[in-house]
Amino acid sequence: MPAPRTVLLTGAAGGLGTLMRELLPAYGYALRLLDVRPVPGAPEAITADLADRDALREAVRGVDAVLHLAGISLEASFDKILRANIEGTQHLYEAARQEGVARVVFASSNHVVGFTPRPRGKVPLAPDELIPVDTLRRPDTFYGLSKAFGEDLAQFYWDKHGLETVSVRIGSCFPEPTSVRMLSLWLSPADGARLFHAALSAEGVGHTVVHGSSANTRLWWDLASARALGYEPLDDSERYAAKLLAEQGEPAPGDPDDTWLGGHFTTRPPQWPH
Ligand code: NAI
Ligand code: 15L
Repeated sequence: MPAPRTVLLTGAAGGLGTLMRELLPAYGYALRLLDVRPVPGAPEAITADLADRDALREAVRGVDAVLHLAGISLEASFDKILRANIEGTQHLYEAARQEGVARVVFASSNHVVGFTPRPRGKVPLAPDELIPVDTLRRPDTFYGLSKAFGEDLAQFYWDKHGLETVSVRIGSCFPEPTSVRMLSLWLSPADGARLFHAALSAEGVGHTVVHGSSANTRLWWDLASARALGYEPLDDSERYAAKLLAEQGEPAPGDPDDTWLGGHFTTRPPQWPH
């Protein structure tokens, strides 16, 4: 696949979408924006719901790739998740197939594997102690289940239709980590842009699943499949560790943040909308 230049960014009004709108143009991409909400500062953005198949077909027409961030990003009722994340993602893939788009980069989540026990060991963990990307999927929420569906959908569209996807199981992509758990999962915005660029431009990805984190000292999962795409993370959450540990302390034994990769999503997941 030639390097994509025009990319549809769905979820452009969201937190990650806003960060990527700022960072990705430096890699040479021309972004077309879409969200169900107006995108601040971008009157040209397409305002459309993932339920609107015609609007999606028009939105993907002529783009080289899609960075699919739109959807419910926290826990919600199954009905809401079904419409936005499951049906909505299928509509997006079908539109991409019909319009001959070569590649999707799909915003999957650590909550696909949220009920994975967090690894223990001396920090930094040895490579063979890190959670591998082919670990058993153990979603912690309807939200995580919908992302597992998205990964399967991506595999299906590759096997059946030759539409490539990189599914990025994003850890926590925010300007700074805000919890001790996030020290292990943090993806700095700059590394997020590096990873999405690698996912958009690497050749021959078929359907590849990668973990999305920076080069954190406290990393829990393996970045090998992301690095194989050319991703070279440059950030490390460790510079926030002393402050967060002083403020919050280590999660106590039995605390879900100390037990599961998905942390508090396994017990009291934050609800959509906030
Ligand atoms: P966000 O909630 O800030 O943004 C999601 C955007 O999708 C919103 O602007 C919303 O209006 C839009 N959206 C929701 N339903 C829609 C629909 N039916 N049609 C069109 N647009 C719709 O979430 P954030 O943090 O920006 O995350 C972006 C993506 O990355 C999400 O898919 C999320 O699940 C995923 N992700 C994010 C992580 C993070 O740390 N920020 C971690 C793991 C996954
Ligand atoms: C996610 O999947 C959410 O979309 C994001 O808001 C964070 O809560 C992140 O996981 C996390 O686990 O920190």
